[in-house]
Amino acid sequence: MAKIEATQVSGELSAAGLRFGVAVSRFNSFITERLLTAALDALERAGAASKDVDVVRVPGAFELPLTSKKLALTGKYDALIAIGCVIRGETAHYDYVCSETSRGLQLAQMDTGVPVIFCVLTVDTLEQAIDRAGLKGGNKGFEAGLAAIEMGRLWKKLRGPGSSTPSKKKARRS
Ligand code: INI
Repeated sequence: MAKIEATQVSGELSAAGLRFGVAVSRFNSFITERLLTAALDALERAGAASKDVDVVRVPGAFELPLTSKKLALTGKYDALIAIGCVIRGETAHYDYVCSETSRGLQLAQMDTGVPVIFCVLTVDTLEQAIDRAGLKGGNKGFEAGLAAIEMGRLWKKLRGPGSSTPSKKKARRS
């Protein structure tokens, strides 16, 4: 059996000094506002300051990826949270919104290197959404808040002390 003692790296659940951006969809706001409240509660309880948290509202889940990417590119944030709720309807619209929103949010974090937490409920019924926004299924917003803190803290560690944003390479002269 291996006896190696590997270095363990993880992000602590301490939000003090971290900066967060939260993009929230107004579509199904009955649900998304509950997710937002819980996400902010998680950030506050872990020590985040009001001045370090910005909330941006967008029309629907489909607008979350571009908005998250824009926020990430400002270089202001250690982690972002994208909050939405897509409820299945009669047509294929649901499938397009879900797939493009999840794909776009993944691209936003991969393209920018800023963690984007996926807090988009994709459910068949309003009842399922309510369960996940504070009832039987807990509150996915609170979980998203914790994930943002963990990733923000981890990113700071992986970048090394003192550097808040990845440094840009200087253009080489020929
Ligand atoms: N947006 C949502 O956030 N949830 C939904 O359930 C939804 N449905 O069902 O249509 C939805 N549609 C709007 C979409 O996200 C865009 O805002 C719209 O298409 C404009 O680009």
